[in-house]
Amino acid sequence: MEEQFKSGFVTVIGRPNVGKSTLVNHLIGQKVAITSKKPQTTRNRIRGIYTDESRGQIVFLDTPGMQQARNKLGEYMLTAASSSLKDADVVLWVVEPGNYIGAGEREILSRLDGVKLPVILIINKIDTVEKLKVLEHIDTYRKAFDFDEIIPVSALREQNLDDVVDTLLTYLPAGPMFYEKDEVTDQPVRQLVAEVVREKALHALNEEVPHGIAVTVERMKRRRGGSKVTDIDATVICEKESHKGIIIGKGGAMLKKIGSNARFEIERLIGHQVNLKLWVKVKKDWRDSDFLMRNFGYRKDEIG
Ligand SMILES: Nc1nc2c(ncn2[C@@H]2O[C@H](COP(=O)(O)OP(=O)(O)OP(=O)(O)O)[C@@H](O)[C@H]2O)c(=O)[nH]1
Ligand SMILES: [Mg+2]
Repeated sequence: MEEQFKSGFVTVIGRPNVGKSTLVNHLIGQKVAITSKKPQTTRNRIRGIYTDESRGQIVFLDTPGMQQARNKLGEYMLTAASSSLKDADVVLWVVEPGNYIGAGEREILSRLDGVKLPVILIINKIDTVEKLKVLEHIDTYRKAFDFDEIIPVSALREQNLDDVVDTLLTYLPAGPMFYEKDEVTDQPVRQLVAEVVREKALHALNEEVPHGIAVTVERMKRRRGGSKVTDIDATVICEKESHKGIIIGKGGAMLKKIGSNARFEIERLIGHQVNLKLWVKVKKDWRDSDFLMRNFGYRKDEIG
């Protein structure tokens, strides 16, 4: 008998920085979510779509790392992550290797308690520990919760990722394709562009500055007359005047670096030349303003 086509939604949750976005990108084979070594990189719920035309379609919901909120943006991020449990068929909980379960993990465990969905534990970053240790870590987690599966992986090195896909397909219901076979995300190109700029700012800047950054794209227009150049105007928003100085850098060097790194990647993304202009604006305490957050793309009605 031919296997039925499977489809459904898989939410990817976990503490900040454990590698959720890296995992989704490598499962799909294309970058749909930005990543960085700084926690709290992902701010929205992002759909990443994996399609195997003969076996099934998996819609991953990459979510912001769960941690206590310190401002309205933090609350928004926590809602985006926790409410995804309502919209999913399967939960993928991503953790780092470890032989004890920390406070952050305990908090997530308590959220999973009432959840009726299959819960699969992913122990990520196994490239950073010895093989034998991983077995101990599996044991630690197995004692803490009745997981449907536990899969150790390295998202970065793409170890065991086929196992994740195969397992998910067994847990998903039979269903149709929700997206076209070559669609990898639901994000509009403008949003991808804004996120690439934010990623390059995260990579270039230190400490507290990146957390208060948002990026908006004001203009994105292909030049007329058969030209292959797209002009993009984007603004980096920060919280303080002193941060603005840091983002611009000496003689504009920092902004130039962020801009050229972003341009390189945006050109690959849209497949032709880009003329990227960046501005920097201060919006005091925007992370505690519903109105400003909305303007920068963090809309409560979209995550409820
Ligand atoms: N060594 C190693 N590093 C990894 C692996 N997966 C992710 N990382 C690194 O871990 C850091 C965080 O990765 P992200 O994918 O941004 O983590 P996240 O869980 O999405 O983080 P938030 O969006 O902030 O919640 C990055 O520096 C990644 O390169 C892995 O399998 N091995
Ligand atoms: Mg992320």
